[in-house]
Amino acid sequence: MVAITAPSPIDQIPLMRCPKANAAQQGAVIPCVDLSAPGAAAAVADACRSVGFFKATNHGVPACITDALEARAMEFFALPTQVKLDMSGAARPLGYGSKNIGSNGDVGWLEYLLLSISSNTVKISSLPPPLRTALEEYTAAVREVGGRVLELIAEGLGLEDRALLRAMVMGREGSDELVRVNHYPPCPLPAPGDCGVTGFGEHTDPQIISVLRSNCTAGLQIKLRDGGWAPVPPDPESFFVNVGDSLQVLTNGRFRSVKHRVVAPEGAQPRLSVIYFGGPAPSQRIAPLPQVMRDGEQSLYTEFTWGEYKRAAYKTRLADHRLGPFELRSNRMPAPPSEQPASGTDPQPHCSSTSTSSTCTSTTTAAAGGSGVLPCHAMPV
Ligand SMILES: O=C(O)CCC(=O)C(=O)O
Repeated sequence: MVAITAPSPIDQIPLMRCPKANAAQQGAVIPCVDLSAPGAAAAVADACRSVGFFKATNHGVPACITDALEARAMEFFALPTQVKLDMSGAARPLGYGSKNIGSNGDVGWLEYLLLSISSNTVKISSLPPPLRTALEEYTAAVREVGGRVLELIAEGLGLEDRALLRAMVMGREGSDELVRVNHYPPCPLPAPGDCGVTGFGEHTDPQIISVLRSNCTAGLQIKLRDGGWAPVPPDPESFFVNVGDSLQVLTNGRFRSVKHRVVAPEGAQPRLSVIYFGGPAPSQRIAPLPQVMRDGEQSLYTEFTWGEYKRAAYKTRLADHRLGPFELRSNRMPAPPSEQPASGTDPQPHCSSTSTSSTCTSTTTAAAGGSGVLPCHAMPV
């Protein structure tokens, strides 16, 4: 007799519907900004306004720094689980985690290290010294990229003080900076039709800004204003910048934090991504900057501090609209099409030959034609 037991919640990793590649849209969706070009400030502001996400090139970070972290991180993730836990502690939320993301039931096909950093020092001393060194060198470099982007944003917004946003994150004692290293092993689970296994569920980042780099394996997707999901072709030589919820509020909705998610790798190669999250000090007031407001313009949000927002975010699920409780309904902007109930969407997965897992040499790129998030069903793993 075969006993069938109900899978535990940790074994329930949902599927998501993957957009089909659309050759006509290749490269059209993900803005790319050369950070050293003369028009960079306007291009950054434009990308933050239109998509909330862009690829940054000419960032000045040497490949030896990113390569070293990638190599050391892969060595770490190859260690036995207990060793990884002993070295970094179980994620609560900082530390080593596997499949569980946060404590509210989100699961994905990944393992990760979530670390707090302060003045470029990683706050866990028990990590293998080579990994720690690689993380600290990487963090110092990527903070500079984040700082440069925040200066360009300030310039693009027309702020007199170009250092205002940068100083909220990088210039202040006690600011809240995190680095997350995600490892998505190749996923052996069969996914029907054009569904993929959730690597990291859809969410926005609550901080001001996030700066991401990955290896050559695809999987990241961003949600477009029309509700479609666009795959982000990996580019290990570039960084990808996300507008966070706090920047959305600071600009009174001029910039929009972008929902993003990751599909687990279907091919033979793992995905490794490293994300720097730039958050301010807990006491920092998050409210529209007076300098960006037009005469008579009302704030779209209630007042809150970063500490209050972070505590609220930790109580939510990844996919929740975390800014919702802070929106002032009377001043609310009309929801973008993606937030409105979809009509006539086909709930059944379609068959698709599109692979979401590609290498750097693949030219599979953005497609705007995908439908919204559809956890097709939960799948035991
Ligand atoms: O792994 C990725 O590419 C993105 C992961 C992510 O969004 C996150 O860790 O918040």
